[in-house]
Amino acid sequence: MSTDGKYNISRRDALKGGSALGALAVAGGAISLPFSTKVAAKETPVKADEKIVWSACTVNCGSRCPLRMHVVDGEIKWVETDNTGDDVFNHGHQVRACLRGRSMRRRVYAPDRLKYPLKRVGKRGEGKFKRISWDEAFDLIGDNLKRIIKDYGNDAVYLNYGTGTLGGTVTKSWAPSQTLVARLMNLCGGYLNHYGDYSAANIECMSEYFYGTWVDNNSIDDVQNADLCLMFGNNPAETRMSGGGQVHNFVDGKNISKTRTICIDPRYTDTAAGREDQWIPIKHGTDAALVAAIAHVLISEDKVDQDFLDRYCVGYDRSTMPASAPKNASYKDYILGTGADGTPKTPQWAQPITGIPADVITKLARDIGAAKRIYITQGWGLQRSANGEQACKAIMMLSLLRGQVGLQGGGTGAREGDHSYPFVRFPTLSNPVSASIPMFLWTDAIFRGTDMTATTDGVKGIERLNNNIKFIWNYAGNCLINQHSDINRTHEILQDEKACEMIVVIDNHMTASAKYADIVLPDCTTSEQSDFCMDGSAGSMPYFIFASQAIEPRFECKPIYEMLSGVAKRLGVFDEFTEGRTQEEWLQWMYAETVKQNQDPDLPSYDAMREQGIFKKQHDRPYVAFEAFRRDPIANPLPSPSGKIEIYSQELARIAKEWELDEDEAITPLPEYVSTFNGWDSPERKEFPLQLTGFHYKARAHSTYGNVDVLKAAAPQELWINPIDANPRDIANGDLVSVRSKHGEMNVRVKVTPRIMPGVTGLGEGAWYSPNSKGVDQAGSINVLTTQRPSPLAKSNPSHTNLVEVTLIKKMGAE
Ligand SMILES: Nc1nc2c(c(=O)[nH]1)N[C@H]1C(S)=C(S)[C@@H](COP(=O)(O)OP(=O)(O)OC[C@H]3O[C@@H](n4cnc5c(=O)[nH]c(N)nc54)[C@H](O)[C@@H]3O)O[C@H]1N2
Ligand SMILES: Nc1nc2c(c(=O)[nH]1)N[C@H]1C(S)=C(S)[C@@H](COP(=O)(O)OP(=O)(O)OC[C@H]3O[C@@H](n4cnc5c(=O)[nH]c(N)nc54)[C@H](O)[C@@H]3O)O[C@H]1N2
Ligand code: SF4
Ligand SMILES: [Mo]
Repeated sequence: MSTDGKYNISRRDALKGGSALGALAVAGGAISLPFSTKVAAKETPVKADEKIVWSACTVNCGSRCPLRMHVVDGEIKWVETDNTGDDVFNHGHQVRACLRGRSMRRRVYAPDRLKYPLKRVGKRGEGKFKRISWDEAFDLIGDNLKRIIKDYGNDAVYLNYGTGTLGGTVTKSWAPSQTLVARLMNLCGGYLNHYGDYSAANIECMSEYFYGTWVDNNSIDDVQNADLCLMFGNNPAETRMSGGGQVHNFVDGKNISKTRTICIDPRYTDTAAGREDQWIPIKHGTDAALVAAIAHVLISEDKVDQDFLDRYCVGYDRSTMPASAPKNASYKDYILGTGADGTPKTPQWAQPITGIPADVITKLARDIGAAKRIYITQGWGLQRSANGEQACKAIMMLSLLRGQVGLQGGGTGAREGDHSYPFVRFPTLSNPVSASIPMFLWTDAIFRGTDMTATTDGVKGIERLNNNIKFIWNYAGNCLINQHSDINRTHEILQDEKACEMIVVIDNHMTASAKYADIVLPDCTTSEQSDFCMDGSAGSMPYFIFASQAIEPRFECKPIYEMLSGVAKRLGVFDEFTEGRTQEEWLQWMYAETVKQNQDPDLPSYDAMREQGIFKKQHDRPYVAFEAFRRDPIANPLPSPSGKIEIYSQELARIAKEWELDEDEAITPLPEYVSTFNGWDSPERKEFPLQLTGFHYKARAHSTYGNVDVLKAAAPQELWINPIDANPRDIANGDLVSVRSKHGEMNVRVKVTPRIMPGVTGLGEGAWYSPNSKGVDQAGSINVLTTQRPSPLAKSNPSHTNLVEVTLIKKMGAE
């Protein structure tokens, strides 16, 4: 029922104002087995004065891992991970931390740790600060908040996106509405909301018009029940790295069934890496064309599940089209060329668009047509693009054409789901302000907020914004500069101190974003406080972790709860904010509520939970999404307008007519291939001939862990380029190159490799922005090259749709 730990259903519910309690784990007919975590035998510390404390890694990498801190003389000496359970697939296996979590000690003790509250003295971005006391910091924040709320209104206060400690409960940094910052602001009249997120805004938005809800998928261990597995731009070996995560389940499931696996990605990923049966390289942004051609073969060769399409869907062919739709506007018309564009979407048509030979497409379609159970999954990279809404919906069409939804071994074609464990969260109260912007447009809302409306910029909850953003809370996020697109544009916008008047950054390190703060507050790491941690992608074994305080707060760092209590005092809401509880007492409260709600005899006492560190719940079979709908679509309709899956959406047809769009943007009621800005066929390719797609890299969780030396050495920052593109540019492996786009420039080393298709380059996102005096980034920080132009429907970040040119700077590499 969930996807990313961040993307479980409780998260989606919470976005829609649901309760603090997560969704029940038993939806979709899965049965929770009584399963006791095998608690490890008490270890004998090596040294008499050594303590072993359960902690956790709570970053946003899609997983969540327990860490066992070995503490001597108040200092973490080394880090281990889960030692409960064993290696048996789907039987309480160990949740093992990856290379990043195991280097947590280096993050806690990094030289760039924030030590004291700071006030900016230079220009924003210069990184010049002076040390101030906590009292001064609280006064400055309190006074400015009061002034800005009085002069402009609560909707001038914005909580920026930040996922650095997404996996915590007290410390939870995302969704903004679930953070303690939201609790504080809600007690003072509220703040400007945002919707969507940098991860998956396009698929989330499109899902609403397709199924009427977030489209979940079967858990990845269901590959054991499938006879074909298709992975579209999905790379769990890098994006779900922990032992609790999907890559473990995928490998084990595939070992059982030997399911034929096809990876479709411009890059030969670590997930493919010998586990795949076929790699089909594809140009970025063209999956919808590939799918249309597959559909053409399936329809022509009579391989579609007509009964399923008739009973569960709207708009496949003319028989299920809504009355309001124009003639010949069904999906089948679009594919066969009997619709408006008159083009049959044959494999020959798709070949020049996708870069995939027509006979490879035909063979792929026949494999799909011959398989009974097909597990199709997609990552989010392909929808983090200029036409991402279309691409993700197109891929999900394949599961519909073959009638796979709600079946074991089948699924929806969305990102893999998980079972989850319900846990009661810190109550964050509700926001009296209803106005909401697409999260990607916050930079625009600083200087043209009052021009932003529902039809021009996707504003919700109000027709037009009343205020520009004047105050930003930036908690555990690096989107103030590093992770937001077009760093140079953001820099310009933030330079005007009369536009956004105050920026508060709460972080552990002097990040690129912290350098743009007016006030910096030094936060405790997970090792320096206690919290419950959860929401890792867990397949059929959800779990949660009791992370106990391992060491004293370093320097003058304070936990978020304490620092916001300090601000609450200045704002006159201290008693309401704390309800008289300490952080430890809130943990006890949340756990007691969880025990009360779940009535689960396996849950240990609070003290026993702290001792055992991790609680696991093993389910007896892989999660199946939309099982009840499949069983009986009349009794269990979808929340879409028709109660069915809307291949043709009347709502999208209306939006396409009413919204103001540019010429190179399209919103269509069907999942169609459309050409886009910065696309493979853009006229701008004359100047910038190569596509550049980012990817989420094992060296970091976004920018977090980006300052750890051993990780940088193990997984260096490098631009992937095919020898066919490198040779004419006289570029060899290891050389230093310049990468330029319309928006900026960087210098970075290259990896010349056939693991990326010709015409496309690739770069791990999240490197720490390090400009030289001319503003040329020296670290390979991809957002100096990306655009702030949003996707047409979701108004979200097209991070992976870029055009660049690469030129040699210096020969450095060995051939
Ligand atoms: N070009 C490009 N840009 C992208 C993406 C892409 O694919 N390409 N991906 C996008 C996606 S999917 C996402 S989710 C975003 C992620 O963007 P962010 O949510 O900004 O993620 P991070 O860069 O990890 O930043 C997290 C911050 O939290 C801090 N932090 C970590 N632990 C703690 C803690 O305990 N307390 C506090 N106070 N701070 C802490 C870290 O130091 C770091 O500064 O980036 C987006 N940006
Ligand atoms: N190690 C690590 N793990 C992470 C993160 C991290 O920063 N580091 N971030 C986490 C977060 S917040 C998120 S949102 C997820 C992100 O997870 P994803 O969005 O799935 O990850 P990406 O690496 O952006 O994209 C996945 C793959 O899509 C491919 N791709 C790009 N464009 C296209 C296309 O047009 N078509 C096809 N078929 N493939 C394409 C890329 O080459 C890449 O291999 O990962 C999570 N896991
Ligand atoms: S970075 Fe992710 S996979 Fe690695 S230890 Fe942390 S939570 Fe686990
Ligand atoms: Mo993300």
